Amino acid sequence: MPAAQDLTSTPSWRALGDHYAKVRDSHLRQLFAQDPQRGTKMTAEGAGLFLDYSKNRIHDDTLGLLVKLADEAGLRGKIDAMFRGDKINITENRAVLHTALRLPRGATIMVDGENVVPQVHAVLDKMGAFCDRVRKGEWKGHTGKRIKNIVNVGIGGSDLGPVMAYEALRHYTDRNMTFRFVSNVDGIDFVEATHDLDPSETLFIISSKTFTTLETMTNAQSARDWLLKGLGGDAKAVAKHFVAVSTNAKKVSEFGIDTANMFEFWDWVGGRYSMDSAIGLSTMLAVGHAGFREMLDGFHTMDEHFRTTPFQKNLPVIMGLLALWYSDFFKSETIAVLPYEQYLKRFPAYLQQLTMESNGKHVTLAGKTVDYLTGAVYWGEPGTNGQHSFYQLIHQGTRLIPCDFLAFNHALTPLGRHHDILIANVLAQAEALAFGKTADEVRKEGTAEALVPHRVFEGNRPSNMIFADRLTPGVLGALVALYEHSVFVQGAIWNIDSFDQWGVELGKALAQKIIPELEAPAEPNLAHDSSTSNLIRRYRAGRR
Ligand code: G6Q
Repeated sequence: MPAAQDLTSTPSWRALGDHYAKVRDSHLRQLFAQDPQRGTKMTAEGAGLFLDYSKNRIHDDTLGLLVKLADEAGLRGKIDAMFRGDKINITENRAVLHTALRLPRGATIMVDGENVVPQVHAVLDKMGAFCDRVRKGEWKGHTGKRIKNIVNVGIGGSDLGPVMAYEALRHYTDRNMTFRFVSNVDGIDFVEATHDLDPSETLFIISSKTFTTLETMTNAQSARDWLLKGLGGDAKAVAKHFVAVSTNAKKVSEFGIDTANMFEFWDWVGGRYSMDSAIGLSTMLAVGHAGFREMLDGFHTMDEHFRTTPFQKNLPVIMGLLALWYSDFFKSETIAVLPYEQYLKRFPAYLQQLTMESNGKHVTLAGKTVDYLTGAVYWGEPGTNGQHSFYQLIHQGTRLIPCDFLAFNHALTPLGRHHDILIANVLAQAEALAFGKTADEVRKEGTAEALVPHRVFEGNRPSNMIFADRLTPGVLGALVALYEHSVFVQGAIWNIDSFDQWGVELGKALAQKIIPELEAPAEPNLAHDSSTSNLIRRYRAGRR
């Protein structure tokens, strides 16, 4: 494997640079016209997902050249190292084993001399037993009432996955239960999430890997106060209305939650890779034990596809390589993820953390500043809403924005012609982006000459189309694993640490310093820059 700083001088990178000079000027109109098989040939399938990548700005040999880069960057060995449990998160000296969370019972993965799979299943069994009791109404609140409301309190990786999964799997949830998610330290988040809930019927899940996160601990304390106020102040109520998901038993017990009601996970599960660990407790409460297992099986099927499929047919590898192709050769800045499935409305927000916290890095594993672009900005909204807002820029703006479209054969609850109309739209968008409309075509429609330039669509805007039969828990698992591994592929080639997140630390530390400066009764001595100090003084004056 080349030293990281040499990535751009490897033969495969140089070959891609030369190749890009040719591909850059090819139009998808031309590429499709030259090869009538392109739309069926440039496809791959795995774990219930079908990927059509034919509308990308690639030639027949592009993927092969990208695979050579992956080979030269040691992708095979890096995949094996991750699945084996090597400590590939080097800045935190941790294994990266979210794939162990979805292994079947009986599998073996050793971390520090211990097989972790039995631990994973012991926690899953404990979660299953707990969820059954709550769902059947056997777990009673302090006053003897059945628990009807679940409030997950967590942030970042301890929130985004649970929120996304709850919304995505809403069709499968117990509609007699209410699920809410509190993450922001802005008190409004808590106030709005609980304003119509009866404390005697409400269970809080305090989800925090470290159990020290400022936002979560602040919200957890407010939850405790809210509950006790609503239930007459008896501290014994906490045991019936709070459970914890954490790696930190000591802090959980200090908060007053019995560790018997703590669901454990491990330091080899990164926050943004944890929705399939005990962090998914709210998901399991919503869809039941069997639904959660089905989701884990979907993850696992994609893991196996990723681990065993040759790169040229490997969905996460293809998607990861294409993302890198656009970032590093076309210098595109962003990737839009556009689900044509309302239940996936939070999927782009979830992906923002997965992709950007993982690959938003500017140094290699060896600490050298990279001389290529790393992680793209991911963003998106569900179709068709985006079509009536930001798609304009994708169609006719000056930036290249590769798109991932997600669509399904079946609506979960069919309603008249809605689904056909929805799917017609996603297909039309991908077609319009790729092929556009020429000036001649516009003229033929009788458009006045002055308007012709405005109505031309250049086309040649690339997209992936990901299709599945319907959004089941298993398909959701496969979809998340697809992106997890696509992120891995990119990070592996860029030779960065996709599993740490030091970039979130500085702001956290500064906030801790500013809190007492805002709250001090006497005017504090401020040693910030003139802008920050002035803003602190203004805030203090405004609060007087
Ligand atoms: C994710 C990050 C981060 C983390 C939150 C919450 O990969 O590490 O988003 O999940 O900061 O952390 P806790 O779970 O420890 O509260």
